[in-house]
Amino acid sequence: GLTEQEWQKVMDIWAKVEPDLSLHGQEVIIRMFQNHPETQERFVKFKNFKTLDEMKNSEELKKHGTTVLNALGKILKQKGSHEAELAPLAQTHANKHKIPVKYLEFISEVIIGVIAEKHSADFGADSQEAMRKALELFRNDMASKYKELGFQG
Ligand code: HE5
Repeated sequence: GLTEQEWQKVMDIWAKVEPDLSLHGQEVIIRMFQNHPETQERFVKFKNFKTLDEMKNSEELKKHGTTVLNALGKILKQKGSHEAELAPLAQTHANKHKIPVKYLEFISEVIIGVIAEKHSADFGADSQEAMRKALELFRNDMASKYKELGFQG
């Protein structure tokens, strides 16, 4: 797990992300699609987007980015006691969307990269490390749930 000081670093940086959640979310989804095109294939609504402009102009993509970061924020704020928040997410991502753990790893790295770019002064090496650990915990617990659900993600 994370120490109380590490969780505090995660909370502090998330407080900088939250006022502009939808902008961060949009950026995260677009960058995930650019860096890992196979992730785009999983989205019925977005898989036919070809250009960056199409992605940037999509209100639905922006809305989805907001939804994703909103869900993730709720989980981070539980500081590891996230069973109630994680279970429905694991359920849909295993059974419905079929999202491998690898893709959760992709989005985690993208999230750290986007925050590092937008908040460099407030996201030093120790804060990045704390966020990386928090996202690792999230992924490990998603992976355990996947196993319980029989999804070899
Ligand atoms: O599952 C849901 O609610 C419990 C539906 C809305 C939702 C989706 C859908 C939410 C809250 C999340 N995702 C959250 C979330 C947090 C982690 C970091 N997701 Zn999600 N997703 C949804 C992730 C990570 C992640 C990685 C990838 C490749 N996710 C995806 C893919 C994905 C897809 C395909 C969908 C359903 C399609 C959709 O809603 O399109 C607009």
